[in-house]
Amino acid sequence: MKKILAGVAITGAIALALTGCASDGTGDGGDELITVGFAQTGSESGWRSANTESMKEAFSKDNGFDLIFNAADNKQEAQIAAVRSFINQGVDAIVIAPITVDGWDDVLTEAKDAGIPVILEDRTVSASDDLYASWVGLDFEKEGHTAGEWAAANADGSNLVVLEGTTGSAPALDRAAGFNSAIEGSSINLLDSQTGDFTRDGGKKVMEGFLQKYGSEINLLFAHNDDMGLGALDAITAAGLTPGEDIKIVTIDAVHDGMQALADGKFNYIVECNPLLGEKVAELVKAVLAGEEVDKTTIVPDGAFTQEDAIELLPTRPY
Ligand code: GYE
Repeated sequence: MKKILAGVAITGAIALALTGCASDGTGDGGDELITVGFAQTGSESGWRSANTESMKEAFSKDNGFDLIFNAADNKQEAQIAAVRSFINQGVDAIVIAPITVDGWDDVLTEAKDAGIPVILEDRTVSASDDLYASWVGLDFEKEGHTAGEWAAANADGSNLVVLEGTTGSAPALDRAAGFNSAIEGSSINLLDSQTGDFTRDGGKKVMEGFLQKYGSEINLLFAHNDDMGLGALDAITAAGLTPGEDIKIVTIDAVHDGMQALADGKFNYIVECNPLLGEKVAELVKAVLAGEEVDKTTIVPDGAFTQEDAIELLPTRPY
Protein backbone atom coordinates (compact mmCIF):
# COMPACT_ATOMS: atom_id res chain seq x y z
CA MET A 1 0.00 0.00 0.00
CA LYS A 2 2.74 2.37 1.02
CA LYS A 3 4.71 1.47 -2.07
CA ILE A 4 1.79 2.18 -4.39
CA LEU A 5 1.18 5.55 -2.75
CA ALA A 6 4.85 6.42 -3.06
CA GLY A 7 4.67 5.46 -6.73
CA VAL A 8 1.69 7.72 -7.28
CA ALA A 9 3.47 10.55 -5.51
CA ILE A 10 6.55 10.15 -7.70
CA THR A 11 4.47 10.02 -10.88
CA GLY A 12 2.75 13.19 -9.67
CA ALA A 13 6.07 14.90 -9.10
CA ILE A 14 7.30 13.99 -12.58
CA ALA A 15 4.04 15.18 -14.10
CA LEU A 16 4.39 18.49 -12.26
CA ALA A 17 7.96 18.88 -13.39
CA LEU A 18 6.93 18.24 -16.99
CA THR A 19 4.04 20.71 -16.78
CA GLY A 20 6.39 23.26 -15.25
CA CYS A 21 8.67 22.78 -18.21
CA ALA A 22 5.89 23.02 -20.76
CA SER A 23 4.53 26.27 -19.34
CA ASP A 24 7.75 28.26 -19.22
CA GLY A 25 7.28 29.44 -22.74
CA THR A 26 9.92 27.19 -24.28
CA GLY A 27 8.32 23.77 -24.08
CA ASP A 28 5.05 24.69 -25.74
CA GLY A 29 6.43 23.90 -29.12
CA GLY A 30 6.09 27.68 -29.66
CA ASP A 31 8.40 30.68 -29.65
CA GLU A 32 9.88 32.40 -26.64
CA LEU A 33 7.68 35.14 -25.26
CA ILE A 34 8.91 38.71 -25.56
CA THR A 35 9.25 40.20 -22.08
CA VAL A 36 7.99 43.79 -21.93
CA GLY A 37 7.99 46.06 -18.89
CA PHE A 38 5.23 48.68 -19.07
CA ALA A 39 5.47 51.69 -16.75
CA GLN A 40 1.94 53.14 -16.65
CA THR A 41 1.23 56.52 -15.02
CA GLY A 42 -1.34 55.25 -12.52
CA SER A 43 -5.12 54.89 -12.62
CA GLU A 44 -6.26 58.50 -12.45
CA SER A 45 -9.03 58.54 -15.06
CA GLY A 46 -11.44 56.67 -17.30
CA TRP A 47 -9.03 57.35 -20.17
CA ARG A 48 -6.27 55.65 -18.22
CA SER A 49 -8.38 52.55 -17.48
CA ALA A 50 -9.18 52.20 -21.19
CA ASN A 51 -5.52 52.67 -22.08
CA THR A 52 -4.36 50.04 -19.56
CA GLU A 53 -6.93 47.58 -20.84
CA SER A 54 -5.89 48.20 -24.44
CA MET A 55 -2.23 47.61 -23.52
CA LYS A 56 -2.94 44.42 -21.56
CA GLU A 57 -5.00 43.06 -24.43
CA ALA A 58 -2.32 43.82 -27.03
CA PHE A 59 0.55 42.51 -24.87
CA SER A 60 -1.12 39.16 -24.14
CA LYS A 61 0.61 35.76 -24.06
CA ASP A 62 -1.43 34.81 -27.14
CA ASN A 63 0.20 37.68 -28.97
CA GLY A 64 3.64 36.47 -27.88
CA PHE A 65 4.31 38.75 -24.91
CA ASP A 66 5.04 38.37 -21.24
CA LEU A 67 3.92 41.74 -19.82
CA ILE A 68 5.28 43.11 -16.56
CA PHE A 69 2.81 45.85 -15.63
CA ASN A 70 3.53 48.65 -13.19
CA ALA A 71 1.27 51.61 -12.30
CA ALA A 72 3.10 54.43 -10.50
CA ASP A 73 0.17 56.25 -8.85
CA ASN A 74 1.18 59.40 -10.74
CA LYS A 75 4.46 59.65 -8.90
CA GLN A 76 7.39 60.36 -11.18
CA GLU A 77 10.02 58.84 -8.83
CA ALA A 78 8.01 55.63 -8.56
CA GLN A 79 7.73 55.46 -12.34
CA ILE A 80 11.46 55.98 -12.81
CA ALA A 81 12.14 53.28 -10.18
CA ALA A 82 9.87 50.89 -12.11
CA VAL A 83 11.82 51.53 -15.32
CA ARG A 84 15.09 50.92 -13.46
CA SER A 85 13.78 47.63 -12.15
CA PHE A 86 12.81 46.59 -15.70
CA ILE A 87 16.39 47.32 -16.77
CA ASN A 88 17.77 45.23 -13.86
CA GLN A 89 15.44 42.36 -14.77
CA GLY A 90 16.82 42.43 -18.31
CA VAL A 91 13.47 42.73 -20.10
CA ASP A 92 13.47 42.68 -23.92
CA ALA A 93 11.75 46.09 -24.26
CA ILE A 94 10.33 48.85 -22.09
CA VAL A 95 7.17 50.88 -22.71
CA ILE A 96 6.55 54.08 -20.74
CA ALA A 97 3.55 56.44 -20.50
CA PRO A 98 5.66 59.23 -18.94
CA ILE A 99 3.86 61.12 -16.15
CA THR A 100 5.80 64.35 -16.70
CA VAL A 101 7.86 65.60 -19.63
CA ASP A 102 11.05 66.34 -17.68
CA GLY A 103 13.40 64.12 -15.70
CA TRP A 104 13.88 61.20 -18.08
CA ASP A 105 17.42 61.70 -19.39
CA ASP A 106 19.27 59.52 -16.85
CA VAL A 107 17.06 56.45 -16.84
CA LEU A 108 16.58 56.51 -20.62
CA THR A 109 20.37 56.64 -20.99
CA GLU A 110 20.66 53.65 -18.63
CA ALA A 111 18.19 51.68 -20.77
CA LYS A 112 20.10 52.61 -23.90
CA ASP A 113 23.42 51.54 -22.34
CA ALA A 114 21.81 48.22 -21.38
CA GLY A 115 20.70 47.75 -25.00
CA ILE A 116 16.99 47.73 -24.10
CA PRO A 117 14.79 49.65 -26.55
CA VAL A 118 12.21 52.05 -25.10
CA ILE A 119 8.90 52.89 -26.74
CA LEU A 120 6.86 55.80 -25.37
CA GLU A 121 3.08 55.70 -25.51
CA ASP A 122 0.54 58.45 -24.82
CA ARG A 123 2.69 61.29 -23.41
CA THR A 124 5.95 62.81 -24.61
CA VAL A 125 9.22 63.69 -22.86
CA SER A 126 11.66 66.58 -23.21
CA ALA A 127 14.66 64.20 -23.41
CA SER A 128 16.50 63.80 -26.72
CA ASP A 129 14.71 61.48 -29.16
CA ASP A 130 17.93 59.43 -29.57
CA LEU A 131 17.08 57.98 -26.17
CA TYR A 132 13.93 56.17 -27.32
CA ALA A 133 12.98 54.18 -30.38
CA SER A 134 9.51 55.53 -31.03
CA TRP A 135 6.51 57.38 -29.59
CA VAL A 136 2.83 56.77 -30.27
CA GLY A 137 0.31 59.25 -28.91
CA LEU A 138 -2.02 62.15 -29.56
CA ASP A 139 -1.75 65.77 -30.65
CA PHE A 140 -2.54 67.39 -27.28
CA GLU A 141 -1.95 70.91 -28.53
CA LYS A 142 -4.46 70.43 -31.32
CA GLU A 143 -6.95 68.98 -28.81
CA GLY A 144 -6.61 72.11 -26.67
CA HIS A 145 -6.88 74.31 -29.73
CA THR A 146 -10.12 72.60 -30.84
CA ALA A 147 -11.57 73.10 -27.34
CA GLY A 148 -10.54 76.78 -27.43
CA GLU A 149 -12.05 77.32 -30.88
CA TRP A 150 -15.34 75.96 -29.59
CA ALA A 151 -15.17 78.26 -26.55
CA ALA A 152 -14.38 81.35 -28.63
CA ALA A 153 -17.25 80.58 -31.03
CA ASN A 154 -19.85 79.53 -28.44
CA ALA A 155 -19.00 81.31 -25.19
CA ASP A 156 -17.24 84.54 -26.13
CA GLY A 157 -17.33 87.14 -23.37
CA SER A 158 -17.54 84.46 -20.65
CA ASN A 159 -15.67 84.34 -17.38
CA LEU A 160 -13.51 81.22 -17.60
CA VAL A 161 -12.06 78.82 -15.05
CA VAL A 162 -9.68 76.02 -16.05
CA LEU A 163 -9.05 72.63 -14.42
CA GLU A 164 -5.56 71.67 -15.51
CA GLY A 165 -4.16 68.14 -15.78
CA THR A 166 -1.12 66.88 -13.87
CA THR A 167 1.44 69.68 -13.55
CA GLY A 168 4.35 69.21 -15.92
CA SER A 169 2.62 66.50 -17.99
CA ALA A 170 2.61 66.80 -21.77
CA PRO A 171 -1.19 66.88 -22.08
CA ALA A 172 -1.55 69.61 -19.42
CA LEU A 173 1.16 71.79 -20.97
CA ASP A 174 0.10 71.31 -24.58
CA ARG A 175 -3.67 71.52 -24.06
CA ALA A 176 -3.20 74.79 -22.16
CA ALA A 177 -1.02 76.18 -24.96
CA GLY A 178 -3.46 75.11 -27.69
CA PHE A 179 -6.51 76.46 -25.85
CA ASN A 180 -4.85 79.80 -25.06
CA SER A 181 -3.78 80.34 -28.63
CA ALA A 182 -7.31 79.61 -29.88
CA ILE A 183 -9.02 82.09 -27.49
CA GLU A 184 -6.48 84.82 -28.18
CA GLY A 185 -8.33 87.82 -29.55
CA SER A 186 -11.67 86.70 -28.09
CA SER A 187 -13.13 88.48 -25.08
CA ILE A 188 -13.09 85.40 -22.85
CA ASN A 189 -11.87 86.51 -19.44
CA LEU A 190 -9.71 84.03 -17.48
CA LEU A 191 -10.66 84.11 -13.78
CA ASP A 192 -8.52 81.22 -12.55
CA SER A 193 -6.64 78.08 -13.58
CA GLN A 194 -5.45 75.31 -11.25
CA THR A 195 -4.49 71.65 -11.40
CA GLY A 196 -7.00 68.94 -10.50
CA ASP A 197 -4.42 66.25 -11.36
CA PHE A 198 -6.68 64.60 -13.99
CA THR A 199 -8.87 63.03 -11.25
CA ARG A 200 -12.59 63.37 -10.42
CA ASP A 201 -11.80 64.14 -6.84
CA GLY A 202 -9.27 66.81 -7.83
CA GLY A 203 -11.76 68.38 -10.25
CA LYS A 204 -14.44 68.50 -7.59
CA LYS A 205 -12.21 70.05 -4.91
CA VAL A 206 -10.70 72.70 -7.15
CA MET A 207 -14.13 73.61 -8.61
CA GLU A 208 -15.51 73.98 -5.06
CA GLY A 209 -12.72 76.46 -4.37
CA PHE A 210 -13.42 78.37 -7.60
CA LEU A 211 -17.15 78.56 -6.76
CA GLN A 212 -16.44 79.80 -3.26
CA LYS A 213 -14.21 82.51 -4.63
CA TYR A 214 -16.09 83.61 -7.77
CA GLY A 215 -19.63 82.23 -7.29
CA SER A 216 -21.99 82.76 -10.20
CA GLU A 217 -19.48 85.02 -11.98
CA ILE A 218 -18.15 81.79 -13.55
CA ASN A 219 -19.91 80.88 -16.77
CA LEU A 220 -17.36 78.80 -18.66
CA LEU A 221 -15.25 75.80 -17.58
CA PHE A 222 -12.47 74.17 -19.55
CA ALA A 223 -11.39 70.86 -17.97
CA HIS A 224 -8.27 69.18 -19.39
CA ASN A 225 -10.08 65.83 -19.12
CA ASP A 226 -13.58 64.39 -18.68
CA ASP A 227 -12.96 63.09 -15.17
CA MET A 228 -12.17 66.53 -13.72
CA GLY A 229 -15.23 67.91 -15.51
CA LEU A 230 -17.35 65.10 -14.03
CA GLY A 231 -16.03 65.88 -10.53
CA ALA A 232 -16.81 69.58 -11.12
CA LEU A 233 -20.46 68.70 -11.93
CA ASP A 234 -21.00 67.73 -8.29
CA ALA A 235 -19.53 71.02 -7.07
CA ILE A 236 -21.60 73.06 -9.53
CA THR A 237 -24.86 71.31 -8.64
CA ALA A 238 -24.11 71.63 -4.92
CA ALA A 239 -23.64 75.40 -5.44
CA GLY A 240 -27.18 75.57 -6.86
CA LEU A 241 -26.05 76.15 -10.46
CA THR A 242 -26.99 74.17 -13.56
CA PRO A 243 -24.03 72.66 -15.44
CA GLY A 244 -24.31 73.07 -19.21
CA GLU A 245 -26.52 76.15 -18.77
CA ASP A 246 -25.25 78.50 -16.04
CA ILE A 247 -21.74 77.22 -16.66
CA LYS A 248 -20.84 75.95 -20.12
CA ILE A 249 -18.39 73.06 -19.99
CA VAL A 250 -15.84 71.89 -22.55
CA THR A 251 -13.61 68.90 -21.80
CA ILE A 252 -11.19 66.49 -23.49
CA ASP A 253 -11.13 62.63 -23.77
CA ALA A 254 -14.68 61.46 -24.70
CA VAL A 255 -14.73 58.43 -22.40
CA HIS A 256 -18.09 56.83 -21.74
CA ASP A 257 -19.10 58.85 -18.65
CA GLY A 258 -18.07 62.08 -20.35
CA MET A 259 -20.11 61.27 -23.44
CA GLN A 260 -23.07 60.45 -21.17
CA ALA A 261 -22.76 63.88 -19.51
CA LEU A 262 -22.62 65.46 -22.97
CA ALA A 263 -25.70 63.52 -24.12
CA ASP A 264 -27.48 64.68 -20.94
CA GLY A 265 -26.62 68.34 -21.65
CA LYS A 266 -24.37 68.73 -18.59
CA PHE A 267 -21.27 69.09 -20.78
CA ASN A 268 -21.49 71.20 -23.94
CA TYR A 269 -18.57 69.93 -26.06
CA ILE A 270 -15.89 67.21 -25.86
CA VAL A 271 -12.69 66.89 -27.85
CA GLU A 272 -11.73 63.26 -28.31
CA CYS A 273 -8.47 61.68 -27.13
CA ASN A 274 -8.15 58.06 -28.21
CA PRO A 275 -6.76 55.74 -25.48
CA LEU A 276 -6.73 52.57 -27.61
CA LEU A 277 -3.03 52.62 -28.41
CA GLY A 278 -2.06 49.07 -27.37
CA GLU A 279 -2.12 47.38 -30.75
CA LYS A 280 0.07 50.03 -32.38
CA VAL A 281 2.55 49.95 -29.46
CA ALA A 282 2.79 46.13 -29.63
CA GLU A 283 3.42 46.30 -33.38
CA LEU A 284 6.19 48.87 -32.79
CA VAL A 285 7.83 46.74 -30.08
CA LYS A 286 7.96 43.72 -32.41
CA ALA A 287 9.31 45.79 -35.30
CA VAL A 288 12.02 47.44 -33.18
CA LEU A 289 13.14 44.08 -31.74
CA ALA A 290 13.25 42.65 -35.28
CA GLY A 291 15.65 45.46 -36.17
CA GLU A 292 13.22 47.13 -38.56
CA GLU A 293 13.20 50.88 -39.16
CA VAL A 294 10.17 52.45 -37.49
CA ASP A 295 8.65 55.93 -37.50
CA LYS A 296 9.87 58.06 -34.60
CA THR A 297 6.39 59.52 -34.16
CA THR A 298 2.90 58.10 -34.66
CA ILE A 299 -0.03 60.42 -34.00
CA VAL A 300 -3.49 58.90 -33.66
CA PRO A 301 -6.21 61.25 -35.00
CA ASP A 302 -8.96 62.61 -32.70
CA GLY A 303 -12.49 63.91 -33.35
CA ALA A 304 -14.74 66.30 -31.39
CA PHE A 305 -18.36 65.91 -30.33
CA THR A 306 -21.54 67.90 -29.70
CA GLN A 307 -24.57 66.76 -27.71
CA GLU A 308 -26.24 65.33 -30.87
CA ASP A 309 -23.07 63.37 -31.70
CA ALA A 310 -22.92 61.97 -28.15
CA ILE A 311 -26.54 60.77 -28.28
CA GLU A 312 -25.87 59.06 -31.59
CA LEU A 313 -22.46 57.57 -30.72
CA LEU A 314 -22.93 56.51 -27.09
CA PRO A 315 -24.34 53.04 -27.80
CA THR A 316 -21.36 52.06 -29.95
CA ARG A 317 -18.44 53.74 -28.12
CA PRO A 318 -15.83 51.09 -27.28
CA TYR A 319 -14.69 52.81 -24.04
O1 GYE B 1 -6.44 62.90 -21.20
C1 GYE B 1 -6.30 61.96 -19.02
C2 GYE B 1 -5.32 61.00 -18.46
O2 GYE B 1 -2.22 61.45 -21.06
C3 GYE B 1 -3.85 61.70 -22.74
O3 GYE B 1 -4.10 61.36 -19.07
C4 GYE B 1 -3.54 61.28 -21.35
C5 GYE B 1 -4.37 61.98 -20.30
C6 GYE B 1 -5.87 61.89 -20.45
O4 GYE B 1 -5.31 60.91 -17.14
O5 GYE B 1 -7.62 61.59 -18.78
